[in-house]
Amino acid sequence: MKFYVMTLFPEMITGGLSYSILGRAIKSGIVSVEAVNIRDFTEDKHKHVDDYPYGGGAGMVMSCEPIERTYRHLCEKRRLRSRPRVIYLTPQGRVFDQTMAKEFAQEEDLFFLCGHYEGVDERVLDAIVTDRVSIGDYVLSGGELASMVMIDAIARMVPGVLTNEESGSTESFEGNLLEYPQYTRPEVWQGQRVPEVLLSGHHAKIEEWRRQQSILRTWETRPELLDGAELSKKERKFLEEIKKNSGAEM
Ligand code: 6GU
Repeated sequence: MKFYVMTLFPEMITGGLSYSILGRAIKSGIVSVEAVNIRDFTEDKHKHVDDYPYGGGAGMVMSCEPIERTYRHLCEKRRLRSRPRVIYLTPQGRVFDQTMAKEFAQEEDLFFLCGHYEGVDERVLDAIVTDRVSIGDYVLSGGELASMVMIDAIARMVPGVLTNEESGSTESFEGNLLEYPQYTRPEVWQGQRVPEVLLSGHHAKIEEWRRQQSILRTWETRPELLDGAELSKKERKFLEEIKKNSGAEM
C-alpha cells in the first residue's frame, strides 16, 4: 500500500512514521510513505502557499493552485489508473474509527491533504478530495499529526504489517471491548501482587477472567461500546451484576 501526503511539513511525516511497527513495514516494503512539500509547487518567487480570506476575517487560507499542482504531479508520476481516494484532514470531517481504518486499508494508493492556517480554499477541496476525516473533537494546528495517526491505524490493517503475535489486539477492539490489564515480572511490585488467577496456569479460568476484566473496563469508561459487543449468556449475567453494583454506589 502506498501513502502520499501533501503537506507543508514533509519531515514531520517521514520522521514520525519511521519507528516501531510502521517503520518496520516501510523498511520491508509492504507499505511506503511519500510526503510531498506543497511549497515546491508554487510558481511565484516568494513561494506563497496562502492568501487573505475573501470576506475578511483572521488568518490565511491555503490557495488552490499549489495544492492542485502537487496532486497532479503525484497522479502523473504514479500513472494512476483511476482517481485516487484523497483524504482531507479536518475537524469538520467524519470521525475516524477502526472500521474506517479497515476500509481504507483496501486501497492500493491513498492520498492525504494536510491543511494549515485557517483552512483551504473550498474549490480545490471540491475538485480533488473524496473523504473529509477528523480524528476527534479537538482542534489541531494542522493535518499532519492527524494524517500520521490515520496512516498508523490503516497500515496495521494491511496484510503482512503485523506479525501473528501482534494481530491479537486489534481483534479485541473490533469485538467492541477494551483490552484487559496485563502484568509481567516481578510477581509483587510495591506491595501489589499480580492477580492470582494469572499464575494458576489454568487457561480457561484465565480466559474467563480476562473477558470479565474487559467487560468491566468497557462498562466503566466506554459503556456505549457494550451495545455492539458480543457477549455469552454468562458474560451478560456478569455485566448485569456489575451494573447492579455500580447502581448501588450511586
Ligand atoms: Cl483531521 N485536522 C485538524 N487540523 N484538526 C483536527 C483533526 C484533523 N481532527 C481533530 N482535530
